[in-house]
Amino acid sequence: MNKFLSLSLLLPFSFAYAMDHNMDHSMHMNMSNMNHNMMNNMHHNHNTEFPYNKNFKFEREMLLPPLLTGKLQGNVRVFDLQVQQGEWEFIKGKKAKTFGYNGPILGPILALNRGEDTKINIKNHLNEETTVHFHGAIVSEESDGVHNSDINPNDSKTVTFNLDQEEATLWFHPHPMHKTASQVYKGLAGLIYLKDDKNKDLALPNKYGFNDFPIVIQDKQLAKDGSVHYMVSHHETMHGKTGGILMVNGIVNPFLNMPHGLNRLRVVNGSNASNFNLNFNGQKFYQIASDGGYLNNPVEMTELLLSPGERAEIVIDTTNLKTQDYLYVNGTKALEIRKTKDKSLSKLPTKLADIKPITEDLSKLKTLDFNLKTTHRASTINDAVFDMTSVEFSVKKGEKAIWNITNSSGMMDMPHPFHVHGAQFRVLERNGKTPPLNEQGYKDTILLDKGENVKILVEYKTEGLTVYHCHLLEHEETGMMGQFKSSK
Ligand SMILES: [Cu+2]
Repeated sequence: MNKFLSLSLLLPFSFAYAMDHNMDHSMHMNMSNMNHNMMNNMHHNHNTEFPYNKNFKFEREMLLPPLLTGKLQGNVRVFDLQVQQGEWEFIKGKKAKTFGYNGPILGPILALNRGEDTKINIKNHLNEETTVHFHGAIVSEESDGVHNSDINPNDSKTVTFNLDQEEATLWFHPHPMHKTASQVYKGLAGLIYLKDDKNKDLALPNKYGFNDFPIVIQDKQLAKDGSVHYMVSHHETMHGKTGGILMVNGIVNPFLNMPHGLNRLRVVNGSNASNFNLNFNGQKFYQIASDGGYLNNPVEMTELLLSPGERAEIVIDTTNLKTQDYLYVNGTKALEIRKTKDKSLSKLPTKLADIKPITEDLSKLKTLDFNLKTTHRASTINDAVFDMTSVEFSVKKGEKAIWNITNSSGMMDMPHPFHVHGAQFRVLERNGKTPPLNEQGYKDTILLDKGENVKILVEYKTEGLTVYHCHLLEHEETGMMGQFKSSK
């Protein structure tokens, strides 16, 4: 009797668990070469839903942040970033107190050039300390915006770097201890468009605001008066802060005019904790770039899963869309696409990059194990919570290693988007198989669902203390982070 009782009580959970597990297994066995997003589409459980968006019309045009080219001082390209408070209407007519770079919400796009000396003057106008972390940028400790780099209220800091990495869409956001999640949630996030001269003849949509658009997708919980507050329950520290209201570039249900033909969307999952499954109601589109640059060839897909911190550049041909159509996120209309009479490009290049296959002898490399786990008590890596005084391992600059990462959250069933600072890595294996095509380029953040294992090849090109962590920001803040030291 006892046994029967406990079994029936457990049934709903064990059923869901078993079903999920079996799907995982069969999908991964048979579809190793398909897109990861297709497999992940089976994981319904942590694709946040957005029941409130249907209450709002598509009546405001999508925000286009200013695209800044900076000022040339000698050979140095200089930018000014003001970290400030402001007021912003996520919902039309309802003001929220927000944070932004150079404005009330999000931030400008910094147009940088590969190999150019870059200087960023940061002034903190908030009433709390902040840092600016350049996510995806291969920079050393002094410029990374994490270690001992707090900028106090009313203080300034100047950061310099010179990026030698592939053309890509990177982004920047705060990274101070215990305040990352709240500051991102209140609005701080900007983009970097890194350009490389070698790609100047690549015929991709590149007219900013015409056929080339930044798309920062986030979800927030808004109060009835439209205001945003960052408070987390115990449940949310484990599962992450998700919202219920979806927004694109800080606006709930915006519309966007697009010409006929090819349009490029540089999508950033800027949420604290939500995975976003993107689609155009079954219409095919192409992923042309992952976190760290172009894929060798456009990858055709009908859906794409992006976890917090991940970016993807996608190209959609609006010829196949209706005059008024939508970008859907987790089944919700997120962005209304209105086709104009203008014309964009019609043909996508077939060759985008020349990323070489990994040929080195992996057996000669050191393997480091990272075991990610969320329990009711904490989020840990190798059973330890982040400790600023502890350096988990040391490496030599220029050395490569295999990082063997496992999500063993078990019954908690939490996804973990794993992010490495100051590096662009290659994915060697996902669950023992060749990674899907859209994970064969450069990445800095990679999603591991429950039970998944990923092996990545990391080369340390930077120096100093660096961190790796789960980009589900509530996990990061409750301990799922570690640090290592890279030296000459
Ligand atoms: Cu996590």
